[in-house]
Amino acid sequence: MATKTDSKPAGVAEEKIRSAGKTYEGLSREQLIDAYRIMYTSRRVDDREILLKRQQKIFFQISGAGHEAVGVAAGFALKPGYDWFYPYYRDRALCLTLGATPHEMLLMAVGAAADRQSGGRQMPSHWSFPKFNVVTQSSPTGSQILQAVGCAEGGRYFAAHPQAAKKSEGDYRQFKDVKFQRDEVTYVSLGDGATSEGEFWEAMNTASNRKLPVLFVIEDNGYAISVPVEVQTAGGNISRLVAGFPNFHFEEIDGTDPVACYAAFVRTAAHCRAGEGPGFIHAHVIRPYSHSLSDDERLYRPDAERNRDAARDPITRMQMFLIREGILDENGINRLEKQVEDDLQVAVDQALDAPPPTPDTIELYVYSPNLDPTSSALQTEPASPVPAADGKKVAPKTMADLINGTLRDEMRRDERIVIFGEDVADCSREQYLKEKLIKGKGGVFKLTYGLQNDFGCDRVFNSPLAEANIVGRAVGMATRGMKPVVEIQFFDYIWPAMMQLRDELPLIRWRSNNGFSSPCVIRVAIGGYLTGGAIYHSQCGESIFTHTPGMRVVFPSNALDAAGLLRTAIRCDDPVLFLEHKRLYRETFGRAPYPGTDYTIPFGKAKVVQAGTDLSVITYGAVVPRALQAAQKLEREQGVKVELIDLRCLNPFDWETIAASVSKTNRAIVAYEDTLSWGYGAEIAARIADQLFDHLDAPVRRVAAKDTFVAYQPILEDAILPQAEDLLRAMKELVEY
Ligand SMILES: Cc1ncc(C[n+]2csc(CCOP(=O)(O)OP(=O)(O)O)c2C)c(N)n1
Ligand SMILES: [Mg+2]
Repeated sequence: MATKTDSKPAGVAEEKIRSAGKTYEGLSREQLIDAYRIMYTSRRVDDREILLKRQQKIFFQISGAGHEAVGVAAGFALKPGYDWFYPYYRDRALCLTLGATPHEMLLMAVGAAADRQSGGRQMPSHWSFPKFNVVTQSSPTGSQILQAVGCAEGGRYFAAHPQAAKKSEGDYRQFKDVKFQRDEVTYVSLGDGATSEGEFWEAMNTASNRKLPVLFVIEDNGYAISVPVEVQTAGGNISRLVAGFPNFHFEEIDGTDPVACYAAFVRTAAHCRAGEGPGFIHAHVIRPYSHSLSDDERLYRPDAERNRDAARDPITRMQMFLIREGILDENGINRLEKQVEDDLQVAVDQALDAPPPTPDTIELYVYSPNLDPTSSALQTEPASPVPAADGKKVAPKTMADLINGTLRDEMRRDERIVIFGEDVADCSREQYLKEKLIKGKGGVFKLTYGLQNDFGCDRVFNSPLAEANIVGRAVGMATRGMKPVVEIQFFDYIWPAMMQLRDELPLIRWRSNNGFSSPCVIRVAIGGYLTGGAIYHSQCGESIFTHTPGMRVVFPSNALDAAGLLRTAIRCDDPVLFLEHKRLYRETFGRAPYPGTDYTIPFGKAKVVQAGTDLSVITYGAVVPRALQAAQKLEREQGVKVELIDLRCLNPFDWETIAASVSKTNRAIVAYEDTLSWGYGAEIAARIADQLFDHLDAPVRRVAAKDTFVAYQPILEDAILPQAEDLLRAMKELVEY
């Protein structure tokens, strides 16, 4: 192990006195004893958990064995509750160093009600300690990395805009304390295998480009379950591959040596704190206990290889180091270990006695317990438009205009809002704007036009062309209390962000037992009827997201609703997927004057577009104007009165309005633009059949797209997407049934 001594010869007594003050890369002898205590505790918690798993008293185990030295070193060099941490499941020793206790860890292993990390929802070793800024960890390898980048951006943003951190009543800010430090560091760790995830490279790219204080730690134990590092990483060494990223401080170290690791962390953290850029520590560690209790590494690693690893075990190496340096003798080590065992036994006994959570807690924290976006307090009237100076009536505005106006007014009201995404800025080369050489772009649909000009490039900026990058960073920023309102350019390209949208964003609050939340807004241009939009610019697919607990999903059909619902989305304490139909952006249908700076619409309240008595049509989005056209024609031709319901918000949705309507008309069509089978309307149809069966005089019909993608040629597109004629035909059939 690395030591720093002056090597003057000395007598025994003199040596004792001199070495008492000796430090090792700045670590005192007491700190080294402490380091060993934590490393040993970490290993023993693993051992006890393994035993408990074999006794079927806990349900899963994954160990931090072999990774203890690097974890303790990181914990010594960084500051809990000051710096931020996105650890990996092997970071038990890090968490213990930051202040977490074996008892808290064991409560998670047994899934106790008192498990503050997750309330019995997550497997053990999925760390979440709000008091230490250890942010809730999930199981997907690599999804933490972009969030760490966003977290670092959050700290930097609040340092530049400290007044934005102030508490404010009446929206999500009321429930979100912001803390930041000007020289804070965000730690993120991952395994050698996880460096193969695309999100790792996206995170490296942005951290480098923006010179962010992110400290990447690769805990390289040479394996990802059974796959060795040379299969994961070209050339077998991640340090060589990342060496070209600018602004980094790089270290490649023996991760089983806590003193060397500590020195590397101190140097790297200093680089990050000084604002020089990110850090990268590549620590070579070992994995003595197979991947998890579900894996037996003897199936793919011969004894000789495993024995080579065992010779580097950080626990035994540290023991020998302490003895060699005269810091502890064998008795001292035995006493320390005995104390750890005794304390651990108490923690195990307490955890085994801890009552489990009751089933009535399962729905707690799927959504914010503090702010109800369906509240009738959000029901407001549009402000009357200010007439033009010449007394002329104000021309109604498009959905695109009102979304742009709402974004502008909300940004003025709330300095925590930032907007980013592909092409959303007016112009990334700001000097062109300043010199008025260009007008600016502001989004491929111009929805964010002029916002960078008004609010500056700190608050409105382009992302790289990488959707996971957009959403992952937004999650990290929102965790810190910012309100990212990000844009996915086309729904068809949302899929690279799917890991973040499915496994992260909507789960942050629930899986952390309300320890963390990430209420951000994802605006997405969606839908077809574009005449030439074809396969990759026409997709819907909202049901994939309404099928995700924790995610609010909104889909307005007209300008006024878009403005009111977007404002609610921005002020909301939950993550919101805000779907904007491209075809409706500039449609004549549904234009409206700007409804004022405080116009909100509650979520989950449908709008009855026209009242009727003979048939209920339940729809949303671009099918609304088509259904209206069909309904008006049917009334003209046959006097049939259709009640047309625009859901506006898909999760939550307005069951009361649907039920009242169908109970009255006794006939229902559910219409949607997405493919028919398994679509959003299938759920509504099933509920009507289930709960309103006694009211029905006819089967529940669905009208939707054919079960194919949308084609380019307009003749094909028309045949694929539901048209007014299709709706008319279904309406006629159903009233005659
Ligand atoms: C996205 C994703 N794919 C697959 C898995 C299953 N899985 C869990 S851990 C793991 C290997 C991780 O290896 P590495 O990153 O080297 O970390 P180590 O376990 O070696 O510390 C895999 C494949 C997962 N959790 N997430
Ligand atoms: Mg590994």
